[in-house]
Amino acid sequence: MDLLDAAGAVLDANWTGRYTRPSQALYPHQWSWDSAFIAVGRAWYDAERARLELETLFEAQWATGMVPSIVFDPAAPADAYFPGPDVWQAERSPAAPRGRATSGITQPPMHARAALEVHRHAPPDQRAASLAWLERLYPRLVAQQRYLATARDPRGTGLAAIVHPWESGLDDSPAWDRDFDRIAVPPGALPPYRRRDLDRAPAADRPTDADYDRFLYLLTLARAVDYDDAQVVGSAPFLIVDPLFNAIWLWSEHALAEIAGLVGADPAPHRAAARHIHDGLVRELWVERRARFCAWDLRRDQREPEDTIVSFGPLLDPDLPPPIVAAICRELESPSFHPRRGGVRYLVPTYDERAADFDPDRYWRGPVWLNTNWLLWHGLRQHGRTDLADEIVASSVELVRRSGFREYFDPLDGSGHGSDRFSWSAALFIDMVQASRDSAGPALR
Ligand code: 9WN
Repeated sequence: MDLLDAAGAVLDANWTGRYTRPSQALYPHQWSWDSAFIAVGRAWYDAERARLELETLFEAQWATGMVPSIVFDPAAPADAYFPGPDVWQAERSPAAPRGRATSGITQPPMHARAALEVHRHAPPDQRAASLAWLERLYPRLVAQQRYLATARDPRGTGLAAIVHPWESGLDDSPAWDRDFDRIAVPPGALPPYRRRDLDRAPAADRPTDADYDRFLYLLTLARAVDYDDAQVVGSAPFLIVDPLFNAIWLWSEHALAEIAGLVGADPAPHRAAARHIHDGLVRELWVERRARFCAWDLRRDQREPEDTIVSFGPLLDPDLPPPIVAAICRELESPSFHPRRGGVRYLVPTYDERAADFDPDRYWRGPVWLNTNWLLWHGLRQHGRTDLADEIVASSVELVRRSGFREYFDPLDGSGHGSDRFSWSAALFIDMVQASRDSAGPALR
């Protein structure tokens, strides 16, 4: 079977009838930003399912506009994933959707960008259906973006804060170690629990038990105030402004401007909103002396020095000043992220390979992920660095060829880690390969 067919087969095997599971065993529910990535890839060969994927997710949108990070599948066994709906108890919030069990936090707002991509791929005989779909989705996408601008910007900087590492999608990234590690879980704060992820993936690939305790502790704090945004933002011990999350938000705002044009709405407010985020990114997160975008801990008012992949996220901003683009590219090409060993190299590690605690196999603490590669590929192409973008695609293809559609990959030897037959790896592989073929990129001719 050719690799594109194999990627489609992974997505089809993980399809539930209304959405795609990230993976059969490890993640048997609907995840928010996974669905956005999955829709982008699936749109190349099944635009109808791609549309249904996003529509299903937005059926569980909260009244506040928040799109929850997880929508639980009532058909999945209760012990399929931990923490499940009985732990989250999202129904404690009056804003949670009735009749749908969800988590009580969000994930990066990739969805307007994904919706635009899906629409662009609609085959000619589906253009009308796709436009009608976009018209239905548009107000929901607007509400999602507005939620971030209103409920998550406590300092009025134009940037959104996350209240849990799971909201970043890069859960245990070293980018916020200093903030996260200092959170002390009071003795007795957590009832005994059993991690289900360790039944399905090696412990060395997953977050540590101490991190899991903190993840759960933050969950219980948000749950204790019934997920009321003002209270969570006002009191969460973890309150981080992440450059990647905000760059995705900005990128989606530009996509919304294009969608507005298509559905007969006014694009101007979306361009203004994107500008506002751009100003915040450059003013608050760009740290000149480090020549890097840094995560900002609002509780301690510190910009974090760790050199991780989140620093490159702002490449998604089309208006990023050229000197900043050049500085990011220099770092991306430095030995920290672009190792050349005996001619073999796998791009792009999620953490500085020269850092003392770089871990090639543990979750977001070093491995290559195809979604971060895909985001950088877009950002680099938009700023004219097709050379680097092509290298990233070539490396992604090589990793899949070598190890399959794994959740993440060791940048040193290319071995696969985490879940197998992972949906966004398959979906974004399809997108990168097809788009590169269309533009006759050197990586795939
Ligand atoms: C917690 C589903 C999700 C991704 C995240 C990834 C991982 C969950 C977990 O899996 O997080 O949300 O249980 O580890 O970090 O980005 O959306 O694929």
